[in-house]
Amino acid sequence: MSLKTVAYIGLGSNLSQPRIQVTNAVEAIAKIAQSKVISVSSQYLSKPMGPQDQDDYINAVVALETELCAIALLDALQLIENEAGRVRKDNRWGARILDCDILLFGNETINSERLTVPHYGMKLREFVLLPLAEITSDLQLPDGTKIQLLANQISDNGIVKL
Ligand code: ROI
Repeated sequence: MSLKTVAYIGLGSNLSQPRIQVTNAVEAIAKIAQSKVISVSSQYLSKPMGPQDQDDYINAVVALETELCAIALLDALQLIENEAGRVRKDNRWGARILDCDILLFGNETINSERLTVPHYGMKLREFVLLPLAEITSDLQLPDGTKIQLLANQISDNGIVKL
């Protein structure tokens, strides 16, 4: 039995029935090998960050206890995105069927070609911090910043907990 890590995964969708996309993604994540879902936040309806000529997003966060390494988890999540019908094109800030982002992987800091953990934008995104704060009470970033503090300070930007 290898070491267990708690990873936090941010989910986002604004295409093809986003609430269903996010629900299905949680079900798919629950089937990832050597891993167990510990908690799932509510779904949140959030204003798009980036170009405003796209639909609002559904966001949620999942806590996953896993024996996988971070890259193996990334592979599993990218498979789930692809199976949801995600097309990877040059739309970094555009609409998407499904995003499954590793926000945190235990207390690790990772800077590799494929993966940056903690997720580079998470401190500034209400649609990450609020669902994350909902399911964790005393979580900190590797640099010691408290998630609850960030969540209390961020502008809510009209986000609605569903
Ligand atoms: N905006 C919101 N509200 N939620 C997201 O998940 C999201 N994801 C993205 C961009 C395009 C940055 N905007 C988003 O990738």
